[in-house]
Amino acid sequence: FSTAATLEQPITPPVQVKHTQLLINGEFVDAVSGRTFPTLDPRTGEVIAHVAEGDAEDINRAVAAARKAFDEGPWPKMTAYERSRIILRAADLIEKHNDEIAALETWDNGKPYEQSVKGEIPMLARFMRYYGGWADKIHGLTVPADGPYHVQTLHEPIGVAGQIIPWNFPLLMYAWKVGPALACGNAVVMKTAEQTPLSALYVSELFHEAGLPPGVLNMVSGFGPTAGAALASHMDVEKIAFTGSTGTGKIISELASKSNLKKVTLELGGKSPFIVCEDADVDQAVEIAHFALFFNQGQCCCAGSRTFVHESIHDEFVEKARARALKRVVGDPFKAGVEQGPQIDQDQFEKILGYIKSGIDSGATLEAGGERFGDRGYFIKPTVFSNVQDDMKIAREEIFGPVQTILKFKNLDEVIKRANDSPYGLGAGVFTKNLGTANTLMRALRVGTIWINCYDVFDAAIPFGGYKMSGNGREKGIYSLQNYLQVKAVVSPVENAAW
Ligand code: TXE
Repeated sequence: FSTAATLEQPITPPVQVKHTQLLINGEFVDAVSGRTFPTLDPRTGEVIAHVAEGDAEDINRAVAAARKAFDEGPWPKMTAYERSRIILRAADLIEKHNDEIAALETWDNGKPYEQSVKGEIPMLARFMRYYGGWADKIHGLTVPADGPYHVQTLHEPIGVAGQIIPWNFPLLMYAWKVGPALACGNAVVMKTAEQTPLSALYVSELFHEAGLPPGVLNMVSGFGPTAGAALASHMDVEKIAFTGSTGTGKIISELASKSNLKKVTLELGGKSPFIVCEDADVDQAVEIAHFALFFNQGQCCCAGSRTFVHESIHDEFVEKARARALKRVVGDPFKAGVEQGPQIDQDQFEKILGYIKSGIDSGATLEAGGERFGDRGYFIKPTVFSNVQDDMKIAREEIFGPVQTILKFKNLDEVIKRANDSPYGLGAGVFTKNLGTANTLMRALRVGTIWINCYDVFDAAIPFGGYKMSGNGREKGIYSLQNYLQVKAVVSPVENAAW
């Protein structure tokens, strides 16, 4: 792509929108109501396409299709090896269409194309291979129980899994949920985020091309309070997996328990500490702390959004963090070399600018940024605050944007207490050369993932999830399979007790 592009003349994405309908029972169909909603290009706020708007009736149709596919087969009754082959074939097709999928994702979401094309879409294929690999390795145990009994466990799929995903990593969230659900033999009804419905439709068609039977993977685009709530409260859905805000997570839990007590896994918000100790290599820590916060326009649930820096290196760190933020390349995400595209939509854009104002009003020092970038679309200048105090809103609430908040600390005990003083517990970063310090922090911090001298390493095998109000359950890795399996204990007498 041209490097001369400007925000006034957005680069034309190298892809056509192929699918805008719902995908139910292996077919693309309109919503029962006939309604559509626009999905927007966050670079300009202009409409990319009008997409079928599913609601409760469409969820009913999709759940009925999934139910039939699960109850009557062939999916859960296929051999595990056949299921594995289909998932692996889908991964090959994803790889084949990597660049088109990446362009669609960048267009609808605004993330840098280089990140989509070299990072997320290859990871989507990698995750599907990981789960395709699991499909024929899932099995129960034999159990040495007391008495003359033979005891074994069967690990069976749960049935119909509902899945609701957000817009910040549309296809990674798709991979983390669809991958284990299919590997375990479930049928799926997914509701994508209303901001980013396009890429999941494209990829789900590839699954059907790979041989997935109709009804096993259904996609309903639409809004949360209508389609999402109908899925979470559906009596024929036996499991619901959700990624999104903590507030909506509470609603999902409530809907699940008020309906049929379906099993719930939640991956919610965060306010993750990134702790830079006195012995850290400052330049390296600045770079990784910058990445930990600004990656994906700051729209990461595990963003390192409270940067705690030891007082002995604090001033040097702030100066370098400021310089790094000023150097960050913001622009059209299709332009080569751009590190930061627009925020997802007007709501998020305004929410972030509101937090920036709150930081200024509460007395934090604005080191860089602090305002929109350009005059169209949802771009925000990389922003850095120093002199941030623990009780400021910007230090307590999830901003979900390119706003780094730097806090000073004196010693380990103090920083442990302050880092843990949050309703969230998703991730943490620790920067030190001292193994003892790293091990102390690793044990003391109450979070689901700790990255030591690195950040945002997301291998398929590494479990991910939250302590406290950051959610429950773990996605990725071997732990994610438990979310989609039932354990059946089978007990039978041994005829001759002597054996
Ligand atoms: O989230 P929602 P929003 C955080 C982040 C962000 C804030 C709001 O702080 O600023 O949440 O973002 C569906 N029943 N995260 O409003 O509402 C919705 O349609 C069922 C953190 O986008 O949680 C979408 O598919 N479903 C986060 C999904 O929930 C409902 C990622 C997420 O939307 C629903 C995104 C309802 N009543 C935002 N209401 C993370 N953990 O990574 C909404 N939805």
